[in-house]
Amino acid sequence: YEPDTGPRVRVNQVGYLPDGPKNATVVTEATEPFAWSVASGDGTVVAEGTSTPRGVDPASGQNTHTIDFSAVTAEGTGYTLTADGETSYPFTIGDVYDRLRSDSLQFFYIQRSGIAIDGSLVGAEYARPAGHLGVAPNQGDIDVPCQPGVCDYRLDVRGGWYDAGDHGKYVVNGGIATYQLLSTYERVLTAPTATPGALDDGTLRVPERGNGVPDILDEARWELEFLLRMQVPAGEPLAGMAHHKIHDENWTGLPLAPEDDPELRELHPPSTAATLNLAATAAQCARLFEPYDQDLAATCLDASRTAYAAAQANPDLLADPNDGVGGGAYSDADVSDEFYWAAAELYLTTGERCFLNDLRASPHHTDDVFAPTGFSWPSTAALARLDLATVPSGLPADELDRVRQSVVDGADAYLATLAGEAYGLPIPGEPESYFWGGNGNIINNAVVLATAFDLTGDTRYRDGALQSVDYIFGRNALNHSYVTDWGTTTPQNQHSRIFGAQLDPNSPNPPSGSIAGGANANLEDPFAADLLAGCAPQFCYVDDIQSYSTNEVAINWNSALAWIASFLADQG
Ligand code: 9MR
Repeated sequence: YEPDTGPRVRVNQVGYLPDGPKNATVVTEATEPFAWSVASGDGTVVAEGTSTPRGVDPASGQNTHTIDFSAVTAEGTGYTLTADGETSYPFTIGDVYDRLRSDSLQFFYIQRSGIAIDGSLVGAEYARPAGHLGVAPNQGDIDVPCQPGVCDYRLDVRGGWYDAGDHGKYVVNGGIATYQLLSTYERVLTAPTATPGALDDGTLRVPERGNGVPDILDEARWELEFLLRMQVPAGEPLAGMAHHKIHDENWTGLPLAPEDDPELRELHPPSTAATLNLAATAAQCARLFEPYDQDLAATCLDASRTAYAAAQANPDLLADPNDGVGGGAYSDADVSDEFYWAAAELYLTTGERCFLNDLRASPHHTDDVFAPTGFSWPSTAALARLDLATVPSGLPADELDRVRQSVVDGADAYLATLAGEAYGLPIPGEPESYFWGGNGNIINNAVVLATAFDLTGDTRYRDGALQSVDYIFGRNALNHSYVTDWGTTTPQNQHSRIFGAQLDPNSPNPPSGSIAGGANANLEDPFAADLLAGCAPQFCYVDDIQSYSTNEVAINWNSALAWIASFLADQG
């Protein structure tokens, strides 16, 4: 299998900010430096220079050179970079990420369960009846039983977002996605370079638009109310814990519109991890909804406290790693980081001593929580640390300094990593860095860089965040942008039961702004395993609907994209 990788000169296909870094990678046989030139849209050469040989890149197996053309700052479209006899795809210099802020967030409305999707808001091709509201052939989600032996009650767990390409709804992954939407909003309230009002009411095409509440909060609320419904009711065994997940009894084929899913839906056992995800996000909900809806804020705080106490009483109820039929397992053998995260959010919301004591007692409070390959749904200590560093609180000054310095130290490590990568991304160039959903982790490292910039104003961190996303938008071994409709060659066939155009012309494409999971050297689906056997890490990706381990959509990857998109838009 030989993918079409287009010109050997690799750029960010979306483009570059006028005052941002501008880097490219050339795949070549050459070992000596060669000349490069940048031409503006009318063909005029506006800059020239010499490449930097980088040798063989372990992440791609390619011999590469890099080019830094940051000196080109004039806004324009149709720029090209020519080097080694090859010309790049065209790119823009300008405020290129402005629309990505809303585009990346729009994905969430289209993933909503339990509500009809309004085509007049997001395009007729995405219009569909409500999924999983108890209308045949659906068997959920308003009156859902537990798996046999797990509980005697049924719960109304309507709503929320479908997790990814399946129709499952998972509290663990819903948690990080909700956190990131709420954090995107909270950053706009607090960060020095954020654009005030950038996420106000009227900025998204959601049905709640115009209700006086910022649309991103409306979107997060859709999931928060689902997360609240997953809590075990008072009076039942394990009251206050959260069920780990709800999904189909069996895997379904694709495409399959949500309203056509005939499978039995079941609640899976409560878990400590899910309970702490609820505690953490409900605590965020309490402080961020306080100005808009005091009843919801109070409900959230109450649920958060109850969940936290239940998790403390049941600290090692781990989800079964083998519970993966009809839905993903989302199991996590270590929930100490989730305890740290929940304690931190409850402390930031309430200021109460008990939560401060708990977070201080966590080993994660003094750990380096910024691992080389980033944070994601099973490793949430970084979520706590980033919020402790940025959300106003009563933390003593020396402790706050230490917390903030840890973010800066994490960012320094990512800067060192990306400087060493031929494609300039902030993860180490080894197969272990390229795993299922790794695009989310790469962006989350950019989030740490962006936060270091917010904290220090040091533009090296801003530049690091900007350069990191070049990889996502096409500066990579495949010359492929990973965000639908954002670039010259972008994913159109992500694994999804809702977006099934590759298999059925009556089913839509993934919407603009949908990010794919990305290169996964472990090739964990049969299609990729067969097609891509032996791939160098960055080549372990295919834009085919069958490849769920490299090319799925998911709420936790789009939430990472939304966070960084909002940051990027503020820099334009
Ligand atoms: O994102 C998850 C990834 O970290 C795991 O390695 C993988 C296998 O367990 O599961 C991924 O999550 C999937 C979930 O299990 C089911 N819904 C789709 C998710 C995205 O692929």
